[in-house]
Amino acid sequence: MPLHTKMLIGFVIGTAAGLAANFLVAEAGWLDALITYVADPVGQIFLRLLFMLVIPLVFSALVLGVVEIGDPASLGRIGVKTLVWIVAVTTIAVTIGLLAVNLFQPGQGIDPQIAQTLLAQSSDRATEIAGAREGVSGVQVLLNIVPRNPVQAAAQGDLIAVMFFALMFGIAATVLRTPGTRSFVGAVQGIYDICLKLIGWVIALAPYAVAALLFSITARLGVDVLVQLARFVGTVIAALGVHFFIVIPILLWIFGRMTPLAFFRGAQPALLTAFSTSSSSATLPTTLKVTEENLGVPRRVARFVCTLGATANMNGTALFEGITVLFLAQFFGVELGMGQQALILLLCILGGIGAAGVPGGSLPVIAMILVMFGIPPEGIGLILGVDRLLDMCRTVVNIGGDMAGSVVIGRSEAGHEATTVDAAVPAQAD
Ligand code: DAS
Repeated sequence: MPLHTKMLIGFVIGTAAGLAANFLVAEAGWLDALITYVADPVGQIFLRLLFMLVIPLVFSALVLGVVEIGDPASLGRIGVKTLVWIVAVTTIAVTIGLLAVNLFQPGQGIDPQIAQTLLAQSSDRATEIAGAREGVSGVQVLLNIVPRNPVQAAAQGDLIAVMFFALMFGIAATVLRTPGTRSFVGAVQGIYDICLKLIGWVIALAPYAVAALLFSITARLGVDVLVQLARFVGTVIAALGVHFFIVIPILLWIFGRMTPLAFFRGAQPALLTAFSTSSSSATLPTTLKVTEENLGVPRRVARFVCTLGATANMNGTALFEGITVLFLAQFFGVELGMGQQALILLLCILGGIGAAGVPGGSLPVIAMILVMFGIPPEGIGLILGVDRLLDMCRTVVNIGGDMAGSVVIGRSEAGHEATTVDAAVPAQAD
């Protein structure tokens, strides 16, 4: 049985049981015991497994992302254009997400008393880190990006500091290109591959975690929470739709000289593969074939942009991360000022690079961002139930952004001779 079917069954069972418990025995002591000693531990184990992967995943993904872009000096035009496309379009995507969640406020409406109860019961780690961040000045927020001790930053779950360190490490490894750094990059690739495998194992447990976490939340909150969840799904899909059907076509039309119809018709096989697999990595072979053959992008451009994009250019994921973090902040009544939302914007842009191109690849990054801002990571349980549908949609947007970038950069390269990147791009084994 496919995983997303199991997750749906876990969602239905957990929600039905939780609603029944809430309606029939809301105050019973045995219900609290069931939640405390059975449901919550199952959910916590799943969340801890996600947390366990964040640092190695984000570090290796960012180092590899930088190394794959290449040395700024020898980067060549394609590499620089790809970097500009990734940062610019991901920034637009996250901004759309943050505007949507501030506009629609999907998390509002829950009884503040209940939200505070949940907040109080959340892992004290979240409130501890949140406390450490209260009243931190804007300047201090910027200084905190640079870690005094990267190992301590990793131990404290200070994701932005770990991301900064990984980016610097990747740039230095790229510029050096000595035998030692090459073997280091090989080792980092091994860490990344292992993380992908571990995420696959952890996500396989998701159906049980969905049932347990949804039971806990609906048993405590009742049917109202499903209203918030429906509004969350609507907000994500609306924002993904704006980015995918309005922003991407406009960029394609202006910079790629390609009509939306031509793009979507040509890109369809890869978009359908992305929707069905929820994995940018699994879709990559189809993405490459479609980008070259249907969209007419030169192989040297398609190969570089799509391969790098599959792991480092995830517009849909970055947009989703921003909405999820703010939705759960609203849900639990955690106030986030503009300064904190700006930091979340930066985290999600980097999170779009640091997420893994596999089903649920963005969940570890989201869990860590939640804890950084004192938002109960248990909230992930709430979105897990609907994550599969949303993962399918955001993976389509991720792949669409990669192919659109290839078309735009391919168009801008028309008439240029091969760049140094071309020499570095392996010819496709036919
Ligand atoms: N499923 C991931 C991908 O393959 C995206 C995500 O988890 O957000 O693009």
